[in-house]
Amino acid sequence: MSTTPWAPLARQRARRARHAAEVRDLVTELGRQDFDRRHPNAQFGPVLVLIASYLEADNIGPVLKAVPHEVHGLQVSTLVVVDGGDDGTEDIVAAHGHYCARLPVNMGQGVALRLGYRLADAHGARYVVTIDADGQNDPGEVEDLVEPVIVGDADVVIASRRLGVDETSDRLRRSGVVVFSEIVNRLTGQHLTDTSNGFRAFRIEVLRDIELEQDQYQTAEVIISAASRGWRLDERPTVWHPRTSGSSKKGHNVFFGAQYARVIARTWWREHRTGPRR
Ligand SMILES: Nc1nc2c(ncn2[C@@H]2O[C@H](COP(=O)(O)OP(=O)(O)O)[C@@H](O)[C@H]2O)c(=O)[nH]1
Ligand SMILES: [Mg+2]
Repeated sequence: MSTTPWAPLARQRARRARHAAEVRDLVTELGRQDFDRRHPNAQFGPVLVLIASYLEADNIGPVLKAVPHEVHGLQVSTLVVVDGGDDGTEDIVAAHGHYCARLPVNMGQGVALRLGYRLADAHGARYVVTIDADGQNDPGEVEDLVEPVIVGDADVVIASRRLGVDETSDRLRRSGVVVFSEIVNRLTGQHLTDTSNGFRAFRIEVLRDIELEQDQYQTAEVIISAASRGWRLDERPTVWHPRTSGSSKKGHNVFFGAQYARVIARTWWREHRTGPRR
């Protein structure tokens, strides 16, 4: 047994991490059961638009309405994972006739998306497009974003506000997008311009393969894990709109930046201590 003075602290940290993982698994399972109750015979179209939503009842309606029913001749289904909150988002989703899974408590965007990826795989989706609930992405761009994945030119496609138009006025966030893209590119050998954009298209095989553990600031984890495992990444221009209403739930820019940097470092270390996977 270790005799260093840090051993009790390390044990306490490990215990806390184990407990957090158990809570995450339990809440995710409750979300999965909620989905099964709402949709006992769910069968998604080949393309699934996946939206993680936390307290976006004021914003999500127009987003749901604008999702196309078909792209490139393939049927599109929409799944919203409602991540806790008591604003009745699930009723809005039901009124639009879309699929819904509700987590009983707020767990973070990463946890909600992971449940969505599992459901996508379990119910027949071949391509998954993640899009924000707050109106910052235009669902009309789904067709363009998913095209390289459908035709087989790429495995993951990320929307880029730097290749397109950024209609927001936050200059600090904009600088962060540039700096963090540069760091992620240096670490992964990619040439991406917007690594913190959550508007992305995936081949389902990628989502089965990559390792995801981040609860909230998950965009860099997706890219670093996918690139490290040899999947082909590409990007498409997007128009990045201001939120329809409310403010970012990711915290102040400085906090956001610190968390994002932590996720980059942690994911890179995790992917590289075990060597190449594919
Ligand atoms: N499921 C879930 N989604 C979240 C959470 N925080 C933010 N989101 C969703 O993630 C998307 C982006 O979040 P937002 O706060 O706008 O972050 P930003 O656009 O990076 O400033 C929106 O659709 C939010 O509803 C959360 O704790 N849980
Ligand atoms: Mg947003």
